[in-house]
Amino acid sequence: MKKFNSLDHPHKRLNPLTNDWVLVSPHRSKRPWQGQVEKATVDERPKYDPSCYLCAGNERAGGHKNPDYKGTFVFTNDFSALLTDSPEGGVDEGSLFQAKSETGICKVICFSDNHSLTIPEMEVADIRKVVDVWCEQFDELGSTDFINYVQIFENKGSIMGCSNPHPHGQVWSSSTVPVEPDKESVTQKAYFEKNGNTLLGDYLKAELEKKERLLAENDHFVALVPYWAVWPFETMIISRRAVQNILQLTDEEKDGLADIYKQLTVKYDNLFETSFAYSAGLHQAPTDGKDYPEWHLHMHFYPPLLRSATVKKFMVGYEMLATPQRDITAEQAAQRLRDLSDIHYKKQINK
Ligand code: H2U
Ligand code: ZN
Repeated sequence: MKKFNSLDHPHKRLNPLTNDWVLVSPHRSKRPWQGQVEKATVDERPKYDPSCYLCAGNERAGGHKNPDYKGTFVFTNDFSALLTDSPEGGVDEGSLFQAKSETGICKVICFSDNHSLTIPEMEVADIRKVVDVWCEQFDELGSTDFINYVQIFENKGSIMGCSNPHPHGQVWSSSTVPVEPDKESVTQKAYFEKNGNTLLGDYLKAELEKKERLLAENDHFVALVPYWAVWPFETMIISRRAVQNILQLTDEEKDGLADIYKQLTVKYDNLFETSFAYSAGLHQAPTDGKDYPEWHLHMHFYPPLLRSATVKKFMVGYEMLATPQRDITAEQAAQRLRDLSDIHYKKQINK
């Protein structure tokens, strides 16, 4: 009988935050690729683009004019997916036809007035200002009566559906806890009740000992490829100290979050020497006024690129119908990211 080895043999891994499984097929990494090859996009942009709806002084699609802002700028999404004034109600026609009215507030956050930048190209001190805006928004929206969850996120790159290269993110806040954080609420609570520690606190401790999936660290945060990663270069940023939300971070920890956000995204850009696309976001405790000692602040990064600046992973076929699957293991992905320079490729000399 052959002995199981996770480097060679197909296996399933459990995501303890969602209770979902991912199929890992490491033996397939050597398979030849004859699929789609897209053209790399040259990414040189001006500091100001007169046609950009996020640049200072410009008119947005909704007709509002942006102020002549410097640094960060927040506005209510002109095409908000959630509205404050949806009437209460829904559909309740037995178990097959259920609907519930949902209210919320959606905002857009410009990270910088400089149209040409992205997070990995920004200074840590300027990213810290983005963290401060996240805190302000989390505080303001979270303390709004009917808001019980605040989702802060960033879509980067047109392949992730990002509509505009101007550095920006979004906040969608809602009266109910959305699906993904809700799953994590259940699992983290069950773990905390059983073990007396946060799930991610114990997970991080184990990862710091194993050292197989780490890619960047500072005094307050660690970036790693989770054991259960689905996307080829999926990562997480986890706070060393278990805090329920960003408002509980100290000033130094907020600097640490800005620093690790940059460290990780510089490595991402360096991987294929391209502006690396992803959807990323913070997961935090609900904002319904209750205490959630089981909740451990973290940030997920879901990037689609697989083997070059143009070849991306698609969630198709078996993944849509059965379970997500990956070839390159989480350990191999972590090793590749870890080995990359901490200096952005555009700033490396001799380039
Ligand atoms: P992305 O982060 O995925 O690019 O989305 C940008 C958001 O900006 C999107 O939700 C909003 C869109 O509704 N938007 C405005 O609020 N005003 C505009 O003038 C254009 C885009
Ligand atoms: Zn712009």
